Amino acid sequence: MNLSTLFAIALEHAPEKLALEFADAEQPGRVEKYTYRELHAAVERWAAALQRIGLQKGDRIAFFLGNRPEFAIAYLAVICLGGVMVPVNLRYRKREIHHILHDCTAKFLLTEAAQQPVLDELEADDLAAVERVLLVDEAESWLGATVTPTPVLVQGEDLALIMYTSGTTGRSKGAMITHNNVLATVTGLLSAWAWEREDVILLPLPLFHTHGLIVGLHCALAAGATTRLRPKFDLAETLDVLGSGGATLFFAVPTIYFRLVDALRGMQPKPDFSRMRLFCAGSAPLPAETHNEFEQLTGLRILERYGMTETGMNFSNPYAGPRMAGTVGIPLPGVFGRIVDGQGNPVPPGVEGELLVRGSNVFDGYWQDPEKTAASFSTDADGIRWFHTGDLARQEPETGYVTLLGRRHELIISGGFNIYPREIEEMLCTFAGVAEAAVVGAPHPDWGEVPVAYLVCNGGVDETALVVYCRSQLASFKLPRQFHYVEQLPRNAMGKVQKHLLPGR
Ligand code: MLC
Ligand code: AMP
Repeated sequence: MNLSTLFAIALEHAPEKLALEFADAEQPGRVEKYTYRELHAAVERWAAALQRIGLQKGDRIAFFLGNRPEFAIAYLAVICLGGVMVPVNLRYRKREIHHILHDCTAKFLLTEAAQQPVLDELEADDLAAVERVLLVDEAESWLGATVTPTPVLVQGEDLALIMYTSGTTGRSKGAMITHNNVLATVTGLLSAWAWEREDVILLPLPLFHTHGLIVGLHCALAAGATTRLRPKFDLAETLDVLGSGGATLFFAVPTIYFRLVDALRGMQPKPDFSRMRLFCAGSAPLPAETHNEFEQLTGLRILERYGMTETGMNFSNPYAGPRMAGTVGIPLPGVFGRIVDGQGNPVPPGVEGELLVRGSNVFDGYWQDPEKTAASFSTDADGIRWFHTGDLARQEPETGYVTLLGRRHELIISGGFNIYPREIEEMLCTFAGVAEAAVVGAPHPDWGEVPVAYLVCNGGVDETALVVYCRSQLASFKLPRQFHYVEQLPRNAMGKVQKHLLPGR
């Protein structure tokens, strides 16, 4: 079995059911709709065209594309040919895109006219490996009339995706995700959250991440449900759709819940969420206060779950049982977890340790990086291989639920996007006058956390020029929000920076 069969059941049993609806609040009146039959026909046409253009099994095709129907259609076409989709965060700039295109040697780049300002920054060297840049807006000129691709044998072990995750070493790593990995997460969630064909999901999360693509779109297609895809999160429209019976499901990152709670506080009367079956949160910690206030305001309890790019979804609060604020619940079907001490030995409930997971959901390793792959897994005394999530956790003795307590590495999560300080530190040190840099996460009421930088400078640094430089080098969500100037960075005897000793920490 592979992922192309994902919506085969819906296609057979309910071909005229609405699969995908796309609307853009900035273009009122423009609504695109696809039934399962129409979606399938579009996927076939795209697959035939991509095959003709030269996409072969195993080829990488990078997507630098906003949420729109063609994202879903092209992606489904790529994976039915055995191609490997490499999504690129839309906020990435030249330096970040260069790394991904070169690292995975993407043969094609699928993009759109709306990204022209960033595309204009790309030079021949950035696109050296790319045979062809395909513009979705011009698709009619290259899609052609062939409506059926030549079938390709694609198996569960084949790669479907390479998803780049921020690296502890400063460069992002490509997580190799197979068809089986995605299927494991999808089948686990379909049963755990009782997905139904009558479900309608409002989906404004970016399709370039696991949350939007797999937890949202893939599950909806596999369930034969309807996806109401949006280009981005829009507070007023979300309240309007969810409050008027326009959806049964909504999945979001904590930043979106902060904004919903803020808005709901001031609303009288409150929107009618009676058709909503499930509000889910994940990708970053949801504070218990937000969880509880959401319930006071709506009468509905958010279901919090926990996942990773490398593993898909791991843990979830139960759909039917108690949903406990501040915890991520229990392992999803097919996922096994254990919490271990520094020597790799399991710790008893109530004791903090690192969370390890295993299951068909766990990825194949990092693209062309056997060392980092080896460092991310360990084998226990029974010869069983576990993935090290880097997340610190405790199992609650009374309930068995797992609480996440922090991270082993210095990951900062801003509005659901991951940032590794090391990447920013290395970039800052390339600016004239900056000798050393340390970046840490500071709490933020909207984004959860934001990066702030501590700099040791040789003489004065022009901060305005530094900010301009940072903007040219980094996606905007990675920009340090403050710069602190220090004489030296606190270091331990080994020379390692002691970030907790920085002034103001
Ligand atoms: C946007 N901006 C951010 C940001 N998102 N800054 C910090 N952190 C973020 N997450 C900046 C933009 O760069 C821009 O800056 C300004 O804010 C306005 O941009 P915007 O697009 O209008 O922002 P907004 O619509 O408010 O976006 C907020 C958001 C979005 C929360 C809707 O960030 C989002 O969709 N986040 C979801 C990310 C996600 O899906 N994560 C899942 C990862 S998978 P400027 O300076 O250019 O004006 C994963 C596994 C799992 O983690 O378990 O799910
Ligand atoms: P990513 O690499 O973008 O897939 O992010 C994965 C990381 O997000 C995990 O390792 C966790 O640190 C974090 N994360 C995901 N879901 C949750 C959650 N519900 N609570 C706390 N952290 C989470």
